[in-house]
Amino acid sequence: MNSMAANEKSLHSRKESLILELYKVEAVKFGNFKLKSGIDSPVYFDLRVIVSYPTLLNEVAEMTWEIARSADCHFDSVCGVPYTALPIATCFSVHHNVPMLIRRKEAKDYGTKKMVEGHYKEGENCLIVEDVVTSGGSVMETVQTLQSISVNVTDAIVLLDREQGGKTALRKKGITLHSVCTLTTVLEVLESHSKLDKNIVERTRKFIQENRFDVDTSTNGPEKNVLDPNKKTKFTVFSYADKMKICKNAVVRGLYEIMDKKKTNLAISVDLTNSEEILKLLDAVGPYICIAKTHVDIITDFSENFIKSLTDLAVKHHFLLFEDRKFADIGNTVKHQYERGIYKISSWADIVNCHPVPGEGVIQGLKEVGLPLNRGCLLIAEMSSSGSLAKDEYTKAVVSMAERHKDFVVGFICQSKLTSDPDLIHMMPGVQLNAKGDNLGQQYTSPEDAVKSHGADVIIVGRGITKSTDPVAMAIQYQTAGYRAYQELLQ
Ligand code: 5BU
Repeated sequence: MNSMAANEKSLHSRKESLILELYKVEAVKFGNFKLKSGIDSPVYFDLRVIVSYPTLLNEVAEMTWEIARSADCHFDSVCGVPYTALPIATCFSVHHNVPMLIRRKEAKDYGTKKMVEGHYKEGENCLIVEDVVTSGGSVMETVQTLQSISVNVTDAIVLLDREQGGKTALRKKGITLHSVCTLTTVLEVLESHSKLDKNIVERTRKFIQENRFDVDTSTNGPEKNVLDPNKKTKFTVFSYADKMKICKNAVVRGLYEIMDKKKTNLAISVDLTNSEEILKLLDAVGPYICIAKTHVDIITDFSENFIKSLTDLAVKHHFLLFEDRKFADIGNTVKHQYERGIYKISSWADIVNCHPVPGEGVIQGLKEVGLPLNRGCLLIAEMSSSGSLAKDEYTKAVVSMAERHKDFVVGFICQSKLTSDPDLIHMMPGVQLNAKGDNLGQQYTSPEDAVKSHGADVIIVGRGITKSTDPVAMAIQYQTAGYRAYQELLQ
């Protein structure tokens, strides 16, 4: 046997021992598990436990090193995806004298915006280390942070690839994913050592096939969740970048692209009554927002020129226009309200909304005008105001309505996460950092709670910014708080 073959054999037997050891410490479990996404899974991985077994942790790091070497990866530094992979990356770094970088989960403070700890040189190559890959979303987050400081990433190594599409997704982004073992290998090894019976193996194989992230994304995604405080329901959370790939509706795809590029989930509700003031404010906060929400019928000096300048600003700063018209009449009337009158809303607003209280006719009427123009409509499923009647059965019926009109309905104005269907976006008004409400029934939630507990994809902020003495600084503060909450949700 030549030395290469001997090496391969020893790598193979080390892999086998490693899998058996992971199984022994219950880092890999089989049975019936409710994943965070709400899906029932026959397999569960919890690699966090390996810190309690130093020899095992060391072997995981050594295997990662072996795979990097055999794949001929070139790197100047190593970075673990926080948090589970951090100890693996640390062992890797210390034992092989490879400098390590640590990616912070959130910027230290806005002033320095430091996302990466450690010394690095622009243009250096960093190897990513991760414990488990499902969709590739977490690896990609770390890659993007490193790229934002001009550190290159070409390769990532994962201890366990669940084979649910992460490798393909990363390849599309120019990252080669190498794995110490795949779920298939885990099944083979455990079956051959009589740790699993045939039924479990078959069930697990079937589960993986049916829950591939790159094949059927409507039912699966990264196993993160939003806990609806009222319904105690768990939902899947997708990154903006993933939703850009998944969403069928062009308006929302475009919106997620903006959110991803500009790192913002902030919509400003620019409820001012003077057109010049609106334009001035939007020009100033434009870089920090993904949407400008208007109430054109409160503007005292409305003109066609205003619309021209508004749409120019939307192009200049790359944000969408959402006219908060809240249509609520029979189909025939809303059709005219949308298209005609002095505001000609359909000619410039990317998104509008409606109260579905009249029944599906309101959607059908708006759709006749909006669909040929590639516009999108949000259904008001819940309101932020106290005593709102839009709740319970009404809200449920609104969700079903949205599902029946997904060609035009792109999501909801709501106060809670209503569905994990990535085609339907959740936008939440009633968001402010410091106030509890106003004296006319408005109720406020913080940006962090809006995103993390109420499942808002987009936070809508009006007076929190417009009434501030420094609206730009405030917009940055809301942008930072909202985006940070989204990043934390994805971890
Ligand atoms: P505020 O200044 O952040 O309170 O403004 C909120 C905006 O969102 C304002 O334009 C409202 O008309 C709009 N809104 C809301 O506050 N609550 C709702 O449930 C809906 C819209 Br629907």
